[in-house]
Amino acid sequence: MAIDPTQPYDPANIFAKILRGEITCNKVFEDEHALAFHDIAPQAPVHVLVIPKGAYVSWDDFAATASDREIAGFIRAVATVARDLDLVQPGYRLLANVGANGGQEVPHLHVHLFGGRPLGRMIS
Ligand code: DGP
Repeated sequence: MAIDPTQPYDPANIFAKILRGEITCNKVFEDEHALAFHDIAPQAPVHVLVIPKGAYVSWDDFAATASDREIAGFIRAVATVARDLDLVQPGYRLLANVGANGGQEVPHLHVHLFGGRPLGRMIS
């Protein structure tokens, strides 16, 4: 079920549990700002989720309330994951679902990173 991104952060969400080490993940990258791991239900040959370490419900919450340092660190982490996975050439796609119309299901900001095949013009 899609979430309401205006609700307060819920520390019981599944990605918060992954960050706390209470649930395992297939990790591909971690630094002080971000954790990246393979999606449990991949929709492309490469489908990685990159999440900030801070408690942010959505892209909207993150952009409005995170510090410039956190935002810069997170964006750099996403780019580093793509580079480490050799996706820069021939390319990849980033996607952040927000709220009901966006189809966001987990109330902790996550950027989907898709690659490994031509992705067409849109994933809807
Ligand atoms: P979204 O619709 O943008 O909220 O996508 C949530 C994604 O999270 C979806 O592609 C499946 C993935 N996911 C949900 N639960 C887990 C989990 O426990 N582990 C991992 N690795 N991915 C999960």
